[in-house]
Amino acid sequence: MHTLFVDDPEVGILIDQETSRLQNTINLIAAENHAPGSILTTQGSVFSMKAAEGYPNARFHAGCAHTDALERLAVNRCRELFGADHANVQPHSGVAANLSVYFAMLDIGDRVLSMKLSHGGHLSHGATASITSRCFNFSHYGVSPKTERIDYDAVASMAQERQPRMIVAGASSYPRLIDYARLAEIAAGIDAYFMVDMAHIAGLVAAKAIPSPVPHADFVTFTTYKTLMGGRGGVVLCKHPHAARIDRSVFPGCQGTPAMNMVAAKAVCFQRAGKPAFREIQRQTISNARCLAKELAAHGYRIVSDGTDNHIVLIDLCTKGLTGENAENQLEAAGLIVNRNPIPNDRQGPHNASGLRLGTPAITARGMKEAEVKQIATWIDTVLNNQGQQRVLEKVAHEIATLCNRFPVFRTDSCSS
Ligand code: DSN
Repeated sequence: MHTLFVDDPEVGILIDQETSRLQNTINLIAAENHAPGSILTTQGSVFSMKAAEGYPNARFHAGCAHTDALERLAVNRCRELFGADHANVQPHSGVAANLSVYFAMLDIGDRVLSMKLSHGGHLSHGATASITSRCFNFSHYGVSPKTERIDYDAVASMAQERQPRMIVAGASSYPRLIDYARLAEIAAGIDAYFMVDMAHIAGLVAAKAIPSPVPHADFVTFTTYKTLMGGRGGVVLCKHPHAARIDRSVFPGCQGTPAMNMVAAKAVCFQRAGKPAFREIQRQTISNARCLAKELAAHGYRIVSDGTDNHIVLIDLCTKGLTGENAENQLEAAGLIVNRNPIPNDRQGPHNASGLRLGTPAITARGMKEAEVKQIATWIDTVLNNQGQQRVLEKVAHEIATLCNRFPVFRTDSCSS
């Protein structure tokens, strides 16, 4: 940090300010987490400078002995952690991982069936704004209006009718378990590939806190920075017969040289994720989410799908007469960082949205448990019932700062055992 302040104090100050923001606010963004210092150090290591197009023992640059050893280590740890036949650890992001699978296995214009963005899916699953919708012919399934859970019978009917070449599962704001066996059966029935994007839940899966899609899917993609706590990056897992096509699609198909600093951080992340302390954090993440859903319901909020099985709690603000945008801004003013989110069949557009998506990974990484979660639910309710009342917001902000002091973001003991 010292040399950064000599080279570029402006950026140095912004890093200090962001560190302070993280320490002094409560992060409930479901897609984020607090990666430990070991991951951040690794991402800033000498591997950030290495050009290494290709794969171990088959590079287009010299000087790759340590790079090859590192990539092999990351791949082996990843395969072991998830019980996968094959892992490609080079994708720079989740979207890059998804594109690599699509372009490996599909032809331009092929039909794909995936979950609707507005019901919890992801941009890269064929949303109109994504390049994926310009390359492939996506149709979308959603959740049942009654249960707000995936309607598997409707998926089966759509699959029969549309005959897609690939079915995609996985979501960014779906609080429930996904029945991978059922979707795999539907895909097998029409001879389609089955891909699962488990970006949000990869940490929960690694810890065996929820079921894994790996035994059921031809391809599983994920990011490493969410529940997995590993800093940014993407990964593709696949069955043996697809390995060579996936590797060619990642490089040279979709990317150039891998970011070896990120591959190094992935290796560290996979090693940490095999430890008992990591598994305990993931189990507590789910317990905290269940507690948050229960507490908010007790405060009168409608919880989408009536609860949660993972790290996400999606709340419907309509019954409180609020929009997601207002709620997000008021909560941030008090130090509670959340994101507005559409709820299924939302009447608001995505910029206002009727819901809030809350996630428990980051607070759990700091060591917070049910007692703190109950307090957080009360603060959320207090802020949302007192919008614009400066004195109330300041009182809550003060109480939040006091709690944050007790739970440092960078703990030396995190996942060390
Ligand atoms: N997929 C986006 C989210 O869930 O917020 C970012 O990772």
